[in-house]
Amino acid sequence: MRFDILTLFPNMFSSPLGESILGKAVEKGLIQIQTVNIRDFALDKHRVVDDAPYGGGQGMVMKVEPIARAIESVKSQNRSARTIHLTPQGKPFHQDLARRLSTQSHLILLCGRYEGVDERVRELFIDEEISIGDYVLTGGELAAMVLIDAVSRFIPGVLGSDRSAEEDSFLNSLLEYPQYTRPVDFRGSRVPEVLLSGNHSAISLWRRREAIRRTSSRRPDLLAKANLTEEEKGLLEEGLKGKSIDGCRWGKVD
Ligand code: 4FV
Repeated sequence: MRFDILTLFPNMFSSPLGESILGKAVEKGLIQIQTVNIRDFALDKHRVVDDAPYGGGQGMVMKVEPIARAIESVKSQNRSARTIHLTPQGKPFHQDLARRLSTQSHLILLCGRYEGVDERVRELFIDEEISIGDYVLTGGELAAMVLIDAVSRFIPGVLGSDRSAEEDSFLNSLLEYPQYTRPVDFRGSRVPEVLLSGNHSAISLWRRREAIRRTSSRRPDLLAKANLTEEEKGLLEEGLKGKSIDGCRWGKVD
């Protein structure tokens, strides 16, 4: 999968995308990441990429021409590339959207700066607008890195042979269950016995119920989309009455 990143700060991407899992994925050729400096497409002698907003107001706006030339230069190599603009005005980014984007072969990611980009960029060049959250960043670069990380995890081989992003939390609309590793006892806090039992059906039942319990207390909004069994719905009702059921602290806020 190929990512072309249109940005005024290409150096921001070297280390975050050069380390660890993503770095190895690039080495293995599973993903290709190319930065494109928008300022290289500002043809005036001062290479101006921003200007004052028409109608007045604070801050500056990114000019349409350099962005248009930058997008067309990448699209001239591959017309089918899909162009995404990272902006707080975009649709919320989530695991399912990451999985959908991972089916694309080539994404162009536009990173805005200042107050944003000229509206004609959206009208003429953008296929999709995505927001990583309801807060304002100084630029779209960090959002582009978040998207590349989450999408790349779905590319076969990126997470290593035995691991696939398909099992991850959120896809079944449940938060992850608690994880433990050695030591069994840390300052009197012990790993739950069931996890030491070797009884795999009991372990997966415990994990399922802990995931449901944790989701119900931290992200009840997700539960609506989680396909719970009637029995689990019943337990949750009971639990919400604060009774602990088979060792699971249902309903209690942790
Ligand atoms: C953002 C977000 C974000 C807004 C103005 C860049 C900044 C500046 N991008 N999700 N939240 N972008 O805050 O994607 O141009």
